[in-house]
Amino acid sequence: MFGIQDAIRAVTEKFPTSLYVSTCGFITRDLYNTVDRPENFYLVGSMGMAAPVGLGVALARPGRHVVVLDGDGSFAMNPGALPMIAEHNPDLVHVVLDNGVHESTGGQRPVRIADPAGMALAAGYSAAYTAASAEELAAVDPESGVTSLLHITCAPRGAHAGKRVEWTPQQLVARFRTAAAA
Ligand SMILES: Cc1ncc(C[n+]2csc(CCOP(=O)(O)OP(=O)(O)O)c2C)c(N)n1
Repeated sequence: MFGIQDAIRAVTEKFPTSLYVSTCGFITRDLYNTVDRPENFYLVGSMGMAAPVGLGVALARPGRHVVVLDGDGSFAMNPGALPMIAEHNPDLVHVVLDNGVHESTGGQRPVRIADPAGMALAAGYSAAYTAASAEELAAVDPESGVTSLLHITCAPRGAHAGKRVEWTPQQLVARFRTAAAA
């Protein structure tokens, strides 16, 4: 099965110039350790808020493509955001990295949403895709200019994430604001 860190790397290679908003915990740490860019906005503790923050970024910067990196636990925490995002239909890919656990906090069993792609479509997203391997992810070509969800089934890390984000929240905001305005 696709390793979650490999999946994060593959997403960053697929969308190399996008603005990123990542959920808290190991997913943010993995993004930071894979490729730290001013275009990345790391939600260090705000579980469930990556997608609504991504919507805000997309509305503020309509010329930019936005990638949201969510975990399955984070996704399940805030499904009410989905119809709100769909209502605006921004140029955004909402990635759900589904390793089946709350890995950042010790591997607890999360509340499961069995079919995030189906849920996104029911909420009004323009498109939804699933991938369970590097090959399947490579074949996904999301329509540009609209909102889609990309559900990636992947294996837990089985190891610690990389180092914690060392930027302060103030530094993160300042550099992201500059990068997003470019
Ligand atoms: C509101 C809230 N509840 C709990 C936490 C603690 N917490 C941080 S990361 C995390 C697990 C996230 O799980 P998931 O989104 O599935 O990602 P994974 O850790 O598996 O990569 C939890 C419970 C938090 N930061 N905020």
